[in-house]
Amino acid sequence: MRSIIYFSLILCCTVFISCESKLAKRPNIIFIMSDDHSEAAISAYGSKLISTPNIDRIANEGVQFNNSFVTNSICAPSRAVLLTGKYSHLNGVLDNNQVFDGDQETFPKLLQEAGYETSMIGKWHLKSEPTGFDNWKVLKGQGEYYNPLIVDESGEKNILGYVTDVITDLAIKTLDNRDQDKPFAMLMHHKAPHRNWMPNLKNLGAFKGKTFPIPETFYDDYSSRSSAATDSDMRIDNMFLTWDMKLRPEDIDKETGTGGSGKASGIIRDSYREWMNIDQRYIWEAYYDSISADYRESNLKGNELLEWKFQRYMEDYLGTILSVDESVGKILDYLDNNGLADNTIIVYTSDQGFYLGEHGWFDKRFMYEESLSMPLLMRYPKEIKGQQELDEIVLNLDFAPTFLDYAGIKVPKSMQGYSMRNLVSGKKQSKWRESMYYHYFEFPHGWHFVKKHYGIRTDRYKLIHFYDDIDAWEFYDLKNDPNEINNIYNDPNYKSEINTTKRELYKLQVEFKDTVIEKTD
Ligand code: SGN
Ligand code: CA
Repeated sequence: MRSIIYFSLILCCTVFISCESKLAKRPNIIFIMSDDHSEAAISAYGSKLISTPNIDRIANEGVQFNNSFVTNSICAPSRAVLLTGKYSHLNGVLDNNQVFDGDQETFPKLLQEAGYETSMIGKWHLKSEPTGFDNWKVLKGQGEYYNPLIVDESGEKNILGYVTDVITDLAIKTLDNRDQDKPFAMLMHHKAPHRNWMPNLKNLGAFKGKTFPIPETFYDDYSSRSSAATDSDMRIDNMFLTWDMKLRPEDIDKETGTGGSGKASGIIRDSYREWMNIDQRYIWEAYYDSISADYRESNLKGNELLEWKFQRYMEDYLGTILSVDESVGKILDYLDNNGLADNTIIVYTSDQGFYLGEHGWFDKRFMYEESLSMPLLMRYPKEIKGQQELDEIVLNLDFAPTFLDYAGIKVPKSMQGYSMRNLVSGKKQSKWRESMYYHYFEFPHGWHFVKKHYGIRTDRYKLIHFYDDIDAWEFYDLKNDPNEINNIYNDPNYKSEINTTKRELYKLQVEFKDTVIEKTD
């Protein structure tokens, strides 16, 4: 009897140990996502504007995707797709106004059920309380750049400091306090470089005196496009002098910018100053007040004023990215110093792309390249060779299946993306998607007035249908026209390509179970 008990004990232990060691092998995941970070502001992507050595490190030691796209280029929808692996029309977050249904299946929930310790730190923006996380500490709504209000299960409180530092510190504290017997998955989501682009005090003036190159398409007149471009409101001309340019109300005659709100209200938007405490504000104003005084004296008009606004925009937008890059460096150092680098998948991305003056714009939403593209860099020394660049089309739909695959969890059939695991580890993929489907919904409510549209992008072509209060198609040949200046939808030479691409578009709508909008021809 005794020997039977003894034998069973050994068996149990062996099974337990082998389960444990199997569990221990599962990789940790750190998913870093910033907000509105364009590829044009990452040096790994060849930025002419800024150097981002820490973000680049992920690319150098891992893989860089050159064709990574978002399926609906706006914040909350992008986040809902990330969590669920499903298109907006299925996860219920079509635009920034909807509340995410936290009862849905998400990859953090599945990881948590499988024994991962899961955490969510930073910008959430999905309105409902986070679900599927052992720890969560999130910004309220869009959050504040200084001394942000942080919400968790116990309530909400302001934390002193600059938002990117606050989020990084909370993330590191969460890693420090984790259950060392479990693999972990942490989502660290930065507010920066979201509007109104407030840099850390220590980075004020970091780009002062630098002249940023005006983008080739800065003076796009939209002449070949549908009216969707002219009817939108996201031109740099229209930026708020107060909120965006940070001018003193007393240094401007009146607020002339619409800021993308659709009409010039004349209302001064200066409330960001109230986020700062008196010491922070002192340093802030010492820097910005001289810019404000220069503006008043220089009396710029027309294109001179427009280009001045562009330079100011770049100084502040890029200023916030310095801190994001520093944050990535801190996380990479943490992994090195704690022996975690080898067994941790680290991802850097942004919820979507952004216009840095291309087509005269800021903001996102359109299916054009700058806002469709999401930077995507991934490192996992165990399986991913360094210094790789991949041109396959990957989507934010693919994150959930990828992480589940790495964790050894079966990917639910209802998820609509694919695991990128074989792709990044150099294993031959028998098939991969050759086109992607896009659908944007936030119109007419909300900001910037970009009309509803859906479309398809292949490696060569892009076909877009703007609908709702308009019925207009655009077609671009990305090989001959990478800047998407010539809409050739009516060019007879492209008739056959357009028809083929349109058939493929309708096929994708059926495949992804999107409502097939009444076809126009
Ligand atoms: C704010 C901004 C808009 C921006 C939306 C959505 N206006 O409303 O310019 O498009 O956020 O951004 S602001 O004057 O308040 O800064 S998103 O990234 O959350 O989708
Ligand atoms: Ca965003």
